[in-house]
Amino acid sequence: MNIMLNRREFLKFAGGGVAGGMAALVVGNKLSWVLENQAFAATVVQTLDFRITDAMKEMVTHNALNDARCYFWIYKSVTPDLQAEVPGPVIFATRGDTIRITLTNDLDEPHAFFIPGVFDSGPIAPGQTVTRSFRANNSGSFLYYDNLNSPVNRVMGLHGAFIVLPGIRRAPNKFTPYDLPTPAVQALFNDLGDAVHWPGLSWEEADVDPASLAPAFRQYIWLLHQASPNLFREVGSLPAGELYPAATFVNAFLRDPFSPTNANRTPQYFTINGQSGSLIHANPHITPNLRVGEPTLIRVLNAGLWTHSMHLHANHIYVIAVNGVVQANPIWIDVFNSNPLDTWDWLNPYMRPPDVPNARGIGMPDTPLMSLSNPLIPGSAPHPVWPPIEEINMLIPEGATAGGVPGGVPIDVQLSPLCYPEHDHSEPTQTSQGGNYNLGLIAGMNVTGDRNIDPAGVTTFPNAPNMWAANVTRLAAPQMPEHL
Ligand SMILES: [Cu+2]
Repeated sequence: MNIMLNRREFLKFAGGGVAGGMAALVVGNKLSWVLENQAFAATVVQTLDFRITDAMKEMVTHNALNDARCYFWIYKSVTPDLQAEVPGPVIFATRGDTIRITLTNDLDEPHAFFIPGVFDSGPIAPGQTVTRSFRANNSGSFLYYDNLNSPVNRVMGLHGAFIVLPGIRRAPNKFTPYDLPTPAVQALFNDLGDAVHWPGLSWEEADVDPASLAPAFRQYIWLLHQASPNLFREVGSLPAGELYPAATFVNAFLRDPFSPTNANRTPQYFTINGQSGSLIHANPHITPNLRVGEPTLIRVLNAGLWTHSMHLHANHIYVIAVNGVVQANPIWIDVFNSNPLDTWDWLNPYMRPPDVPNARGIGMPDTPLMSLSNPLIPGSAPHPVWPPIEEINMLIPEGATAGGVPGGVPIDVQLSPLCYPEHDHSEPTQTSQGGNYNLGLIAGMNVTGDRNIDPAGVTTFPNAPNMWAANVTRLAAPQMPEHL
């Protein structure tokens, strides 16, 4: 088809941006708490109604001088009419739910909707509409995708996350994400909020302050993907009905020789939830913004063909499920490989970052150690190293004003909250178009306060509630000398 004439949708790069959470569809009536979670712009539905179609998407490096668009195949929700996006909307269900789905194939070759071990629509012919039902038999994190001409159709963009929550709580135990947790995973969740090293909230507990960003059942989805504009254009330009050979696709995607002009067919974009760079790590609906003592789940799903070596700073995380298997021995790690089609769940305890000097051990309630006074800073005196006043008061570039005018409008940026990166140890994934560094697969975890800093409870670091306000540039009254 001629992809420029036939395209049906046009996607802006900020489709899942800061203004709203990831588009989500909630099946059934048991998950009202999803609607209260700002990470998801959720709609309750009785039937999933998807069109299989195509789209041009403006990628992160697209601007007036640089036409950086990429052609995709996508699942588009028709009812409700959600903005076209790659990946498709997150689907939430409860174990035991029966889910009805209507699928219309608007493309020129057979397509499908497949969830491993759960559902297979079988081939849907061009122009055909089918309606099917399936049951969510197991709780956990799943990818839905088009399994035809594998892996071409999936990697072209036909994929999304299917999340099944457990139906019941096994009192007196606390909630876990699973109906049948292993004893070790159950013990982990029972400890959250109760064990001496994890003071704060349980996973299912929300903050009592409704304005808080800490809802019940905190969870984030990191759906990994890679996009090759040159290869995807080639696939979209085939004559109607002709299939792109899968072996050629894989070979081009993984092994095309280097090109200094981006003329090869390896991926140029590395995405989480379809976004790159600051659209991930500055997006509070993808990158968690929580306080110490507000544990959260992060579901990592790899819809692409690259292996990502995911590495998180500030907290080690527990790997509690791998490819649908709840772990008997959840390992505590800071790097974990995500292979193509892998789905695994992280429990991030949101402990005080271990690099904060402490007396009693990682995560334990503690009287913070005292700093030394710094003779180079006038007025410097010993002070507690937590909360991190000095970091919060650091401004970059220090003292900068608009136009460089002394006493002018300050434009230096406050380094608050404490931002810790998550990045892929595979270096190329931190770029876009091969050159724009830090525009790749980069998320993180931000610490905005500490629930356990004193017996009175929640402490939010100075200015944290305003951290996403466009016009907040600096603290009005720094409490500590700034760094030299
Ligand atoms: Cu690192």
